[in-house]
Amino acid sequence: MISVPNFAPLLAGFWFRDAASTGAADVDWLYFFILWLSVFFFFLITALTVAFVARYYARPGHAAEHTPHHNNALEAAWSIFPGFLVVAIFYWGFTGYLDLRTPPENAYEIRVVAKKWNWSFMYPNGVVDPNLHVPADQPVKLVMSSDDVLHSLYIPAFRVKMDVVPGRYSTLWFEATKPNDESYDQAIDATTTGSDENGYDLFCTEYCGQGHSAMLAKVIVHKSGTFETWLEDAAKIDPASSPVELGKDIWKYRGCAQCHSVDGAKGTGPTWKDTYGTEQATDKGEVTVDENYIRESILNPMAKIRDGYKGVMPSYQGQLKDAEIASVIWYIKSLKEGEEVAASWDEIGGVPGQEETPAEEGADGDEPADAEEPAEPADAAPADEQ
Ligand code: HEC
Ligand SMILES: [Cu+2]
Repeated sequence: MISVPNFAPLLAGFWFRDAASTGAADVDWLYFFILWLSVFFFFLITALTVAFVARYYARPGHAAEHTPHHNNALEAAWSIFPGFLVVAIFYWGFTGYLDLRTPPENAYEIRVVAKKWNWSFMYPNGVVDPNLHVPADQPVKLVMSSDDVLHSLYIPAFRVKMDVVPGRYSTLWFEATKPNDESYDQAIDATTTGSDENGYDLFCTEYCGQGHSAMLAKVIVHKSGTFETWLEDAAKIDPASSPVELGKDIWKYRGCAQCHSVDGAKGTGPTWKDTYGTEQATDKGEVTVDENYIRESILNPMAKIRDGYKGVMPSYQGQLKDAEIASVIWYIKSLKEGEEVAASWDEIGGVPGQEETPAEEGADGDEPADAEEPAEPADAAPADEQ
C-alpha cells in the first residue's frame, strides 16, 4: 500500500518481534517514519538551540540587538513543510486504521471469549482451545467478547490489538504469513513467553486483576492445508480423558454456565447440583432427571419445562456431538452426592460416535503436509453462541 522505502529493519530487530502478518509492514513503516522524524527534529532543534545560545548569550562588550519581528519566507516554510508531514502522517495512519478495522469478506471466523484469567478460542466445528490456531495466508477474523471485565487481545508479531469488552462483540482481523506449526511444541504451555519461537505470543494488555500477567496464549499458524487436519484431530476426544472434565468444559465454555449454576444457586435455569436422579415437576408432569431427560432437555428444551422456569433455553441440536452430550450427563451426575462416575471414556466402552483410537488430542505437528485438501474458509457462523 505504501511504496516508500522500508527502513523499519533499522530498529525492528532490537525492539519488535519479527513481523508475521500482511498488515504488519504498514504499521511498522508508519511507526518508524514517525520515530525517525521525531529523532531528526529533536536533534535539529537541540543543535540549533545550543548553537544560538553559544553565539548570542549576553556577555560584557556585546550590545543587545533587536530581534527582527517578521520573516514571511521563514514563517511560511516552518508552517507549510511540517504541515505536509502531519497531513501525510494522518493519511497513512487513517488509511492504515481503516485497513485494520475492515476484515475481508472471506475471513475465517473464530470466536474468542476472554475471562479472568484465560482465553478460549472456539472454532466453527465446536472445538474449544486455550491457544489460537489459525491457517496461514488466509484472513482470520476474531469475534471477541468478555465474560467479566475489560480485557484486550494483543499479538505483537501481527501488530494487532483490540479491547475485549463485556456486553458487546469486538472484532479484529489479520492474515498470518509465517507458519510455525512445525516448531510448535505442545508440551510447552503458553506461559513461556518472551520469544515467538514456540508459537507467537498472545497477551492480555488491559489490566484485569490478579492473574492478568498470566493471561497468555500462543498463536499457532498452520501452513496451508494442515489447519483443517488439526481442526479435525482437535475435535476428536482422547478415550483416556475424563468425560466429567469434558462436561465441565462444555458447561464453562459453551454458554451453559450463563444460566445453570453448579453450586446450587438459582439462575435463569435450574442448578445442576444434586439434581441427577431426582424427581422434578414439569408442565408435562413429574420427570426423573436421568440420561434421557437430560438429553431431551439439551436437544429439545421445550419438550418439558421445569416448574418455576421459563422456556428460554436454546436448543443445542446439531451443536453438541453425542459424546459432548454424554459428557454433560456425566458432569451432572458427578455433581450429585454419592453418584459413581467414570474416570475415563475407556472405562465406559469408548467415546460415543468415535470409532478408531485417535492420536493425542490436537497433536498434528509432525504429520507430513498433505495438500490434497486445501484449507477452505468456513462459511459457518460460530456455532456456540446462543
Ligand atoms: C439462556 C439460558 C440457558 C442456557 C444458555 C442453557 N440453558 Fe439449560 N435450561 C434453561 C432453563 C430456563 C431450563 C428450565 C426450563 C426447561 O426445562 O426448558 C433449562 C433446563 C435444562 C436442563 C434440564 C434440567 C432440569 O433439571 O430440568 C438441562 C439438562 C439443561 N438445561 C442443559 C443445558 C446445557 C447442557 C446447556 C449448555 C450447552 C444449557 N442448558 C444452556 C436455560 C438455559
Ligand atoms: Cu485480561
